This record gives sequence, C-alpha cells and structure tokens, in this order.
Amino acid sequence: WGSLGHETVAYVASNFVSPDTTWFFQTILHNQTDSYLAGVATWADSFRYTAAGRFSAPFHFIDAEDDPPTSCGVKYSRDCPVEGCIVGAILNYTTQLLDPDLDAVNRNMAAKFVIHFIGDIHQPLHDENLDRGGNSIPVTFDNVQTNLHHVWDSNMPEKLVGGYSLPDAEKWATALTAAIKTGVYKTDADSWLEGVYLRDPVSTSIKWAEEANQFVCQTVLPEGKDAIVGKELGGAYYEAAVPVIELQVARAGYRLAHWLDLIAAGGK
Ligand code: DCM
Ligand code: DCM
Ligand code: DCM
Ligand code: ZN
Ligand code: ZN
Repeated sequence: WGSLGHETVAYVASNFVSPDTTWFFQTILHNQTDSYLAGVATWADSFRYTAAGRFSAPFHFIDAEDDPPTSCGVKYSRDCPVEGCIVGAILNYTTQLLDPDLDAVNRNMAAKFVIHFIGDIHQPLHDENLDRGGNSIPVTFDNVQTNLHHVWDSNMPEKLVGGYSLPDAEKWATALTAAIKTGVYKTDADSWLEGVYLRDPVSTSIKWAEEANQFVCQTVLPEGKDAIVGKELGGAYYEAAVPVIELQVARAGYRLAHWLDLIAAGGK
C-alpha cells in the first residue's frame, strides 16, 4: 500500500487495541499521541531505499509462483527465498518483540516493521510473483500512465478517499472502524481472527497471504494479464476493486490490533 493504506490500517488498529497495548506501543515508539501507530506506518517504505535498509526490501512481499487467473496459491517453502519475504519478516520481528532482552532501538524498529508488514501482506499484489507483483504491467488510471501494482497500492485507495493526507487516513479508518463494530463487517470480523496464533507467526501470516492472493485470480487479473495491459482502469475495473480494497484494509487493521494485543500481553 501507499501511505494512505498503511496509515489507515494503523488508525483502524489503534481503534481496537486494548488500553494496555496502547501504553505498551506508545512507550516503544516514544509517541503519546493518538497517531502513535499511523505516524510510523510508512517508515519501512523509506528505510528500504536507504543503504542501511536495503536488506529489508524483499520483506515487503512474497512472490507466489502461482499461475493467475487459472491457479492461485502461496507456499512458504516454495515462495520465500533465502533473502527473505514478508512472512519470514513477520516471524522474525514478532519474535524479536517477544524477547525481553531486546534493546530499545531494535524494539522500536521491530515494532515499526510489524505495523507495516501486516498492512502490506493484505495487498493482493504483495502476494504475487507475476510481473514483479504487477509492477511491470503498464496501465492507465484516470488517464495517467502507471502500473498495476501502483494502481492497487495508491491510485484506487486515493480515488476512493479523495486524498492521501494523514487526516484522510484517519477519516477512512473511522468509517472502516464503524463498519467493523456495527456495520457491514460486524458479522464477519470475529472470523478474521481465526487461525491467528502468536506462537506460530508463519502459519498465521501465510493464511493472510493465501487469502489476499486469492483476490489476484478473482479481482486483480480475473481475465488474465493480457486483458488489462495498456488499459484504462479508472472505470469498471476500479468499481470492482473497491470492495476488495476496503475489506483488505479493514482486515489488516483489525488483525494488526489483535497481533499487537497478543504481543503486549507477552504471549501470556
Ligand atoms: N516510496 C517512497 N520512496 C520512494 C519510492 C516510493 O517512500 N523513493 C513509497 C511510495 C509508496 C510506497 O513507497 O507510498 C510503495 O511501497 P510498496 O510498493 O513497497 O508498498
Ligand atoms: N504519496 C502517495 N500518493 C501520492 C503521492 C505521494 O502516497 N499521490 C506518498 C509517497 C511518499 C509521500 O507521499 O511516501 C511523499 O510523496 P512526495 O515526495 O511525492 O510528496
Ligand atoms: N513489490 C512486490 N513484489 C515484488 C517487487 C516489488 O510486491 N516482486 C512491491 C514493493 C513496493 C512496490 O512493489 O511496494 C515497488 O517496488 P520497487 O520499488 O522495488 O520497484
Ligand atoms: Zn506495494
Ligand atoms: Zn511496503
């Protein structure tokens, strides 16, 4: 996701975490405001472009070597290479946060990574190998030339919300939070936490990746790559994608809240 998606996921999570969790992560992140999660949600995207952070670039995705739209699916053994992937990164940085001996600097970094990667794993194209997660599929969106990955990360969320500022994210998060508490997601939200086990971050997050990857076959490339190369996606394609984007951002925020609650409780 772009900044809007990540900051919205973070605000949704802040709306659901327990008071103990709020205090726990406000301390780690040295930020006592309501934006303590949203304020660091895009840090990992800046860090990966620095020399010190280059190692973390592969941690933002898992390149599922499936065959959309015919066959979708993610396999940790097949799709997570030695240099790492988003599932391995969620395992690593969650494990670090559970280590009572971890120093404050690495604890701060681990928290920022977990907040970001639980967002990215819910973006369908972050769980897909084809054309580098759609980065090499040229398209236009509202007459601007871009690529399919960027359309899902940024163009479609920003068209839906009407901007990408921090207040835009907070406003979108307020709407998604209401949908989870009392609206369209109310009956399903409990099921979003099925299969979530702090003692097994790999099985937990591969399930999230698998679920998002199914949308690559259903919604991202339903008629295959050739049907959208060079096409304008701001019309019917956008309308079909919006419900998936809203659902995935809502799920990511709700699951991030639960994951942070489990971490703050120390696995107890
Ligand atoms: N981005 C950045 N610096 C750059 C290029 C892009 O911060 N030099 C940001 C823009 C998007 C985000 O990265 O918000 C997309 O990251 P990803 O595709 O890993 O989700
Ligand atoms: N950004 C975004 N959507 C845009 C333009 C920018 O999400 N339409 C993000 C990318 C960078 C940040 O905002 O992370 C700052 O972008 P810029 O340096 O282009 O102002
Ligand atoms: N990306 C991805 N899968 C890949 C390569 C990149 O999901 N195989 C994501 C990471 C960034 C965006 O695409 O969010 C752009 O990546 P880059 O800046 O590395 O081109
Ligand atoms: Zn992306
Ligand atoms: Zn990212």
